[in-house]
Formats: sequence, structure tokens, C-alpha cells
Amino acid sequence: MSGRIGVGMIGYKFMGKAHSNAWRQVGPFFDAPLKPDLKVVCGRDGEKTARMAERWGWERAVTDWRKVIEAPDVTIVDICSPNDTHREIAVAALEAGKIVACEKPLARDGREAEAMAAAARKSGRLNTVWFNYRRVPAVAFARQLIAEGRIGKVFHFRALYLQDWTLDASVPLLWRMDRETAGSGVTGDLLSHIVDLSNFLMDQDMASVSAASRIFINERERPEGGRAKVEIEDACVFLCRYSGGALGHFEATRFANGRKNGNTFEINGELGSLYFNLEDMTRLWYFDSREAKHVQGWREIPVWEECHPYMKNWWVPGCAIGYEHTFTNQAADLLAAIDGDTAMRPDFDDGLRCQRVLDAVLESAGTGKWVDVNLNTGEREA
Ligand code: SOE
Repeated sequence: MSGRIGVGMIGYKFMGKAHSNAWRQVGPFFDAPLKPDLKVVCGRDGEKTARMAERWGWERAVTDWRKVIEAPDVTIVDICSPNDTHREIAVAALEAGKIVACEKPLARDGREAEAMAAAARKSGRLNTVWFNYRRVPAVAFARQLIAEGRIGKVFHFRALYLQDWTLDASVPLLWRMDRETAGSGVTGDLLSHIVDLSNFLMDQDMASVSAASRIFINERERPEGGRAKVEIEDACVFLCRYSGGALGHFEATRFANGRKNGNTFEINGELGSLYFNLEDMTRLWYFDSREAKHVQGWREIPVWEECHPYMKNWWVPGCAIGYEHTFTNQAADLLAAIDGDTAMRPDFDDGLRCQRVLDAVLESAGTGKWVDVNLNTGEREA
């Protein structure tokens, strides 16, 4: 397939900007023969959505998501509305024969994710979840180094996702803090990212987990006025046993004062280690224990050469790329998969695999006991 492909996007705020930017940039920056047309954007507030459409170059704006799914000029339905809308829209879009790209977390819980993954399998249409951090060049490069055997058998995966924006008690109870809309707190919002990175980078499944969570501020103002009880977790930590014998340690919080988007991981293997920090995202740290002792040490690899993942599409070495490029890289991979009729990952089964871990984490945080993860979610990525 080559030529043009119509995109319809549902949702228009923070992620709406990130996705719009990706759809706009991917055509000129990547060589893919398939180029996206920004056909229609949908939001509940007609005026704001129309303004968004004008600013970002969407051809038209609508307030009913069904109009996006029914539109004959739309082939890709991009969902970046709040979590409680994902299942209904994605299932309807897949049933209408659309390709679906859904923002993370795939759903509010495993039950919803299961229905979405089943609809995706039944439709036979391409589908993906915007776990955009897989497309940070340094992260994709870490996966390459692991596959090349450079750190050998892995013993530890340690990941933190730290923010601080809800530490202020005057921050209102926005949708990301509302149980009905979001499903969970930092577990769905932040742990989902680092659990997905574990699924992407490790060749072992997360088999069982032991978690603890906390709500630090119990009541907040609702944006529409009035106080409300906070029912979702502000912080969640868990340990995990991997199927291949490794141990994992994960932490996510919105109360890490001074940390804005501190998404880091360290992987320790028998031959070496890797370390990544999203706030310094053009670098990957590598320790190689096979080097002679007197020159051993952590090496900082700037991941911006043409030979590094995605980088040949961007600037010359030294002209760094950032957060928004991860979404463009994912849009490029989706267009290439459509064009070449090949698989796209992460797909809804990967979203479900992540959600099953999150469900086990929340169960364990509630009971205080180790919980086995239901691993029956289709094939892992090769
Ligand atoms: C939360 O603050 C948030 O916006 C997440 O929802 C995004 O997925 C993350 O990438 C940045 O932080």
C-alpha cells in the first residue's frame, strides 16, 4: 500500500498535541511511502476542539466519536481520550474495520483490556498502544545491546517513574486522579510505562509480584467545585519474580519532590549493566565487565549517530531529539507496518500483558500478599 492514509483522533489535550505533532512530522521526516492526512479530531467541547483543529491542521472537528469511526476517509483511529473511553471506542473502531492506535494504559483493568485484545484479534486489523518510551532511541538501543548478548544473562531489572505534580494539595482532582475515569492512579499512569519497558527489554515474563501503595492526600477539590475523597494511589512500589529467575524492583510516585518525569531503569547482567534516564534521554550508560580492570567503568554512549535506532531520520549527531520524537517514531513504525503488511508492536496483546501485571500489583497492594501474574496473553515479542 502507498499513498495517503486518513487519521481520525479522539481526544485533544496533552496527548492530543503529542499525537497531532507526530502525524504532522512523520510524513516529511520519514521515507515511508504512506503519508498521513489529519482528517478529523474529536473532543467533547466543540469550541476548544475546533480551535485545536485549526491550530494543528486537522481538516474538521466533531464532538461525537462515532462520527470518526463512521468516516469513510478515516483508516486509522487514534484514541487519546481518558482511560474510561478506550474500550468502547476501540472495540467499535475495530468492528468498523479501522486500524486502531490507543493511548496507554490500554484500559482501566485487565477485564476491559481482555475485551479490547479479543476485538483486535477478531478484526485482524493492525492495532497498537502508545507506549512511546519503547521508541526513545536509547531505549531501543538498549534492547539491541541485550539481544547482542552484551550484558549476558539478566539478574535484575530496576525501574523508577518519579513525578511530583500532585504533591501540592491545591492541585484539583483531575481525571488522572479519579478512580472511575482513570481506573487507578500511578499504577495505570506511570507503572504501566515501566512494566511495558520490562516486557520490551527483558526476555523473561513477570511471574509474580508483591506490592504496596499509598494515598498521601485523602481529599481534593473537584475541578467543577466541591471536595471529594481521593480513591486512587499516589504512589505504588512492587517487587517481582521473573519467569527466568531474575528479580525486579519498580516504583512509581507523584510525590517525589523535584522529580518531573524521572523515568529511569537499570539492568544488571552477568557480563555488564545498562542504565537509562529519560530526563537525559539521548544517552545510554553501559558497563562492560569484560574490559580490562584498570579501564573499567560506566560509559556514557550518546545515542545520536545514524547507526542508532531511528536517528537516520532526524538531525546530525549532536543535534539531540526529545520527548515528542518518540511519538513520531511510533507513528512511523505504524505506517511502515501498514505499508508492508507486517506486525506492529506493542499491540493490544502487549497492552493486555501489561494490564495483567498492573492488576496483580493492585491486588497485592490490597492483600499484602504475593500474587501470580496471569501470563496467558499471546506471544511475546521476538
Ligand atoms: C502523567 O503526568 C503523564 O502525563 C503520563 O500520563 C504520560 O503517559 C507520561 O509519559 C508523562 O506523564
